[in-house]
Amino acid sequence: MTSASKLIQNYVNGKFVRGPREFSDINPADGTGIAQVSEADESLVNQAVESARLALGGNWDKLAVPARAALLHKIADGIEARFNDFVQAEVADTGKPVSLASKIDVPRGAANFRVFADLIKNAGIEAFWTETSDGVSALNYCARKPLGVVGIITPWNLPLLLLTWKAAPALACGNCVVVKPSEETPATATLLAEVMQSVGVPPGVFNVVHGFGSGSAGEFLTSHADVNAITFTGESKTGSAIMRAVAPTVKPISFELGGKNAAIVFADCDFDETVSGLADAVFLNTGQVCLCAERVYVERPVFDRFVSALKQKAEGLSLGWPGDSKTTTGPLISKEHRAKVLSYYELAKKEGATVVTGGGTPEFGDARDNGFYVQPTIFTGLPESTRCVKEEIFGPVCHIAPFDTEEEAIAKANDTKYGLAASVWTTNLKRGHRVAEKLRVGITWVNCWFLRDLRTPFGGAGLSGIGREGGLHSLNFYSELNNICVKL
Ligand code: NAD
Ligand code: 6OD
Repeated sequence: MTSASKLIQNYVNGKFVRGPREFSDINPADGTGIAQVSEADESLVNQAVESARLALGGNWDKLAVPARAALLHKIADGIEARFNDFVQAEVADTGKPVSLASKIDVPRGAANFRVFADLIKNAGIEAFWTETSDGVSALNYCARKPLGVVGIITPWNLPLLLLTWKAAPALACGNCVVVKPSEETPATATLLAEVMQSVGVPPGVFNVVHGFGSGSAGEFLTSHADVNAITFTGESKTGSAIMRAVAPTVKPISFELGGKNAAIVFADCDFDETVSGLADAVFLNTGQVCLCAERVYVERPVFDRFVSALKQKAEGLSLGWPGDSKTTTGPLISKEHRAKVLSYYELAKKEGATVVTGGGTPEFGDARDNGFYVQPTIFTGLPESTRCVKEEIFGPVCHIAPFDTEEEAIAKANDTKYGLAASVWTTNLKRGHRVAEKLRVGITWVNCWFLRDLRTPFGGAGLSGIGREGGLHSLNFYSELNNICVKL
């Protein structure tokens, strides 16, 4: 995927098809065109939904679970067989370092299929032996059925990883899917469709429609009466627009949304491990992971030492070409997103922040100056009420503030409308457990960050989402559970 003459197509009913219009796929590292993308209009989205519905009727949902699971493993094999194609496509679309795409995005893309294939094969069913006070006995057991056609809408930050995180369990449960990847990162979804075709996934089971949100493929999908459920990852305000769109046709939704995640660093932490862990938590993927820490609270005795150690880490990052193996930090996704992040850098200064490091754009003296890079940035000194402490920025940036007591740290961490993730850093494990339990989030890491076990529940509180996916939670979301009560 190196030339703007390349066309990334939709995949509908087992065929690669064009829509009536095209848009450009841009390389964030230098602003050049990578490819043209064929946009699906309403009629093509309707065809995708119809083909998914027909594939369900064509027995996909009745395929024996071991056969379905075996096919999911073949999809994983297919991703692994084209590992370099996936890595190159993800790197070109997102600007993320090749080391990151090779270590996280693409392996996880394959792992999602393997994990959910094995889970569905081994999933038990709920059963209750019922006895009433007047002597009637019954057996209650639960039958798992697919929901039908599932619409999947995904963001640009971890394109393949987040798409497969939803598509794999949806397919495992016997659903057919229509996927709408982010307009910023269309390539790996179409590559995945090539894999689906090559391993023999029946036409209509997996469809890809490219386009935008409002008034485009995203909205056509969410408002479609024949789509039985919507699973979405993206911004909280987009989640709210999707809720409005699905309301008239009442369908289950699963939302993984934004965050303003806190990290709490106690003075008794393993200092070096904490600084390294938080350097990842703040700067990985140029801060464009929904789980990144943008608010760091540090116990006062180690505050100054911690600020200077994290500053050293930030200044040691290597901003470079995504394809260079030494690069640790790529550009932001787009010109618009860079303008948003830089506007927060300026706002923080106006709000009274001390700029510990960064706060602007780097200069390279080459084509990267046309790309969307920003400096890794650390602020201190902002009041907790300021917008930069309250709002999600989604860039390589954090604000560090001191605290004096455990209660104060918990109160500050919880003082947000979001509630996605947190991390606690201490060698006192009793305290680690105690603090973790009091944080109002979907996941708390103690002495680590982004260590993921795909069987665990994943999701957020408040503005960070609705519902949980992961392991059995995914199987339950993507299934219609029919309780059968048999009088004995
Ligand atoms: P976004 O909400 O702008 O877009 C996400 C997807 O929704 C894209 O495919 C987009 O085209 C589509 N979309 C936009 N408007 C729509 C509409 N009205 N109807 C239907 N579809 C629509 O998000 P983004 O900028 O791509 O991603 C960054 C955001 O995602 C951040 O807020 C980040 O925190 C969040 N995120 C959350 C998680 C999580 O697991 N909680 C994971 C990754 C990213
Ligand atoms: O690892 C995952 O399963 C997951 N959903 C990660 C989300 C990352 C957000 O940017």
